[in-house]
Amino acid sequence: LKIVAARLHRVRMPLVHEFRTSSHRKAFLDHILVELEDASGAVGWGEIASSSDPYYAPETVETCWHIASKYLLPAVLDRPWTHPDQLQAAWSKVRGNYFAKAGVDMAAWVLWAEVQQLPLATVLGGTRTEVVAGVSLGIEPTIDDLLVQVERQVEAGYPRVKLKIAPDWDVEPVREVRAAYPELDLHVDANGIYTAGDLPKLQKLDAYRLTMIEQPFAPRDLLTHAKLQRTIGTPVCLDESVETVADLETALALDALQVLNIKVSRMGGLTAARAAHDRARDAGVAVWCGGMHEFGIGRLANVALSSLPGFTLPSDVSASEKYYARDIVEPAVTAVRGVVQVPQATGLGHAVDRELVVANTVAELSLGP
Ligand code: OSB
Ligand code: MG
Repeated sequence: LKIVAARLHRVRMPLVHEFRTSSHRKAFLDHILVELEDASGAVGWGEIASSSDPYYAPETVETCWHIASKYLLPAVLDRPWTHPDQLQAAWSKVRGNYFAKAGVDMAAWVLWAEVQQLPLATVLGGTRTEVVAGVSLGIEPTIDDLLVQVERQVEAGYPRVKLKIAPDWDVEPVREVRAAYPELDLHVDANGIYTAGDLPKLQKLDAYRLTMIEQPFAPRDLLTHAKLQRTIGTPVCLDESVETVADLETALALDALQVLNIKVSRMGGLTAARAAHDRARDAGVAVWCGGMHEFGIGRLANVALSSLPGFTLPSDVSASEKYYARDIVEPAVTAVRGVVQVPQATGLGHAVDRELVVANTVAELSLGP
């Protein structure tokens, strides 16, 4: 296989509901769609799902555009390959920049699946025909607003709800949501805002039967994650801390986690995400697939990944309508009582709505003929 042409489309879409975490806030997203074409004219789509600002990860939309156009795409153009896991070698000298890499890696996997005429899930080694989705809810102006959001998603049938927490929004919202939903599969995500001084506060959360506490401390602070895990029964889940399989290896050696959130974007693509899944499975660590409010392309890649056997916890692969009034894939991704079907058609399994892509494009770039 050989990629002879590559295109980037910076596409802007408003979220149906503004999202706030301990680290950032967003009302609309600019994601970069990656389109790779081989000599036969087959096309694979990928999505660079970086936030606009460097508050979740160091990358921004501009850095992704720069790295993809100047380093990643030139490295893969006109270079023959027989499997998408070989593309990593083409850009092995590029450090970090996982979101940018993820979009190009994803497009290569989708192209590969298209050429094989198989579903993306199948070429990844997926075994499930449907996956269970949870929802991630941001910090709201008031607890009553939060309870309205929880009620809406529980009514829609989602079996797991994750709440974003921060030092001024943790024990109280958790206590209220738990009181209203005694049996709900509930978990919290701090996006790294706490420090070792907050251990007593986090230990208080142990009383609410949470499924996990996600990324309480800064990404590099594995020792404090291990310390918290030693003192609470609630599993500690890592997100931002794990960008590579080597990071996972270190976290395992330190007993800093019991659960891993695998994000395709954060780990630089499906190749690395699948490797992390394999390693976690060997180590007996439960995994689920996290999201970055992806448009339909990245969302379908997350669905395909979640069909791998080790994804035993609900993933952040909620239906398109939770995020966007109209998604860029046709049909949109749907969930029935929180269950999403794994597409059985070739490639992504849903068509990309080119008209909608064009209508929402704010910048474009073409490489190759
Ligand atoms: O930490 O998982 C996170 C969104 C943006 C940045 C970080 C995170 C999130 C989410 C959204 O939780 C999950 C989703 O796509 O539904
Ligand atoms: Mg997270």
